[in-house]
Amino acid sequence: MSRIVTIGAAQLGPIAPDESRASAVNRMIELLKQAGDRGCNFVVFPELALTTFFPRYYEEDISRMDHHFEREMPGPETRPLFEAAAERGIGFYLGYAELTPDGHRYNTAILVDETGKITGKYRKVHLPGHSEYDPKRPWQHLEKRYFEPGDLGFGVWRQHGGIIGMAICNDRRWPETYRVMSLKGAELIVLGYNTPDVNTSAFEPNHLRMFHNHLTMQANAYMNSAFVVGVAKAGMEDGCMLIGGSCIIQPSGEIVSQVSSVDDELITYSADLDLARMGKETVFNFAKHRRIEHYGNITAQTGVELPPELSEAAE
Ligand code: CDT
Repeated sequence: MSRIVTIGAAQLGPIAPDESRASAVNRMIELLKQAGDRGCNFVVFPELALTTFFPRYYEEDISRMDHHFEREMPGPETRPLFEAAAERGIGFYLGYAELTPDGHRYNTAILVDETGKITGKYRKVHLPGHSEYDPKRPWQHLEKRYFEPGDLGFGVWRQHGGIIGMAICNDRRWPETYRVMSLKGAELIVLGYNTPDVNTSAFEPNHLRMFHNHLTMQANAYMNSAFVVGVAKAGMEDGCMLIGGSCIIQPSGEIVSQVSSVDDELITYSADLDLARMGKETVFNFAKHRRIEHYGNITAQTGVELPPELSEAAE
């Protein structure tokens, strides 16, 4: 049986703070139409794809941000996206802000199959940034204020003939994200991101933002022998420049398709999921080569525990 999935990475340009859901959804439907014309059966949209990246703004009362959150999925404004995708037999990944009936807020992504049914949900685990207003920053990164850490772990789902894992933005910088999913057989790992081109917490040359974006996804694609698809919200969003660089990476770690703009743009690639098998059966055959007796501190401690000082060690 062929395991070729034609993947569309649907990058979005900036979404203005006052842009309506209907407008954002229409832009995504336009990309879905292009994806249908180009034979895609799976499309990946960005993190928080329905709104501007609102954690850059401070609100004392977090409920004043609730208009950026979805209380149901699909809801009246997002249902047209589900319908447009199902009409074309396209499954998708969508990132959005989730407000649960019992009042929890998460940075969430869902996996939808080619009939429009939600098959998987992931809530962002590695929330970057800070929780209180920081006057030193030109804009805020208040994900720790508006969201709780995800409570669903790193799941994988069987879809499109393969095993798909989901992550969100900052998760891509953490090797544990990919390894946990790969231990469940992930062959295709998809994620959306909103990454400003400036590090506002410490000086960092701007070019490193794109370098690290690709470095983390390419290295982890190779080390887990999986396809990785990273899709940005890009461009100048209310004065904050978001890097683009959306790309599709094959299990060798090489980028096989990459956007050329910081606007709405679809790139596609027909991925043969069997390519993931070679690495999983050889260099990265986990069952054969992993040495878990030496990995205990990865889950037993969070921060660094230094070895004893030299003087103490000598005693
Ligand atoms: N959205 C998101 O997770 N962005 C972060 C920015 C890091 S700076 C606080 C990222 O890892 O790209």
